[in-house]
Amino acid sequence: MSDTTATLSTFAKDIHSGLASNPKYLSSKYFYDEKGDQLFQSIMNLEEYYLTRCEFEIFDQQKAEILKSFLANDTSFKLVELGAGDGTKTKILLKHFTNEGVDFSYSPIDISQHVLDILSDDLKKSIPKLQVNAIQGDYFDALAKLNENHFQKEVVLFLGSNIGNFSNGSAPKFLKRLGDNLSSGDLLFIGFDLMKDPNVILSAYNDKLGVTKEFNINLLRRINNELGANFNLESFEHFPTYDPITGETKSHLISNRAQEVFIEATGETYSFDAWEAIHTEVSQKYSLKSIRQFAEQAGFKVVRNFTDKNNYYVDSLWQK
Ligand code: AVI
Repeated sequence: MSDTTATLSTFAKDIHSGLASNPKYLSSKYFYDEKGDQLFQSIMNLEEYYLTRCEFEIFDQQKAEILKSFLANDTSFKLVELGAGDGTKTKILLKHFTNEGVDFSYSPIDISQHVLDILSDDLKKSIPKLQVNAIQGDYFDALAKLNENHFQKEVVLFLGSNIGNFSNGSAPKFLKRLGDNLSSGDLLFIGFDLMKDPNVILSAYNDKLGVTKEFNINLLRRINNELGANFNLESFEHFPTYDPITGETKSHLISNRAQEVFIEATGETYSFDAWEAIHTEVSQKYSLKSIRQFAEQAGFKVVRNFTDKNNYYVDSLWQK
């Protein structure tokens, strides 16, 4: 890369590292520009993408039991959500807790102030009695900013199988760090997608309408727009795989011809062989046994698992 490296954005540096590697990779954290956010919203409404519906069903059908488990022997808690998004599913819980007269507050944390503004406005209208304290920023900085108050414990929500997008090495580190930021007795309510019929999983990442393909291709469009690249979007195929032994679901963009791509921001040309792949995303699938081990490694114990009627998905309640 040229000697302007020091002045390059983290985005440009990360894209360069990935495309200069063998095999090539790009991080799925860069999927989410404005168009990527919209595409993900569409994915969540797809027939094949069961994850969102499962979590919705769990909250809708088991909200009373979830509340009982959150409270246990206490009467109040501070509810914190990491990566709150539009809060559609969380609203089921928030409404129920409010209707039951529970003493709690809600602190959504998100990197995007825009997302938080929309969510806060929406909550003001839909659940006027709810105490909302939105915090913009990195999860750990934001957790440190949460004020001490009268609530007896903290309950952290990390929903939507977002943990599945961490690499295998980084997920345990993240959970350990999260645990280090909590006190004994605090709770973590975390969503995991479970191992199941591989065809069901593959269809969820290869929908008939091609929205997931577009979601992946949009990353190349973003690199074109923001870093002055000349990716030909027609010359990449989308190809997900699932390994039933490890539960790893991987997405790839595959160059359907030999080609070169130039990126102005890095000043480099990247060569692709015909059918060479770029790995773009991991969406890990878990067994209940691996979730238990995961919890223990991070210093938590599993209090209770809430699954949907098909056992496709679990919201697992962990105690520090
Ligand atoms: C956000 N995350 C949990 C989604 C997943 O299922 O891994 C992102 C996604 N990628 C393709 N479809 C949805």
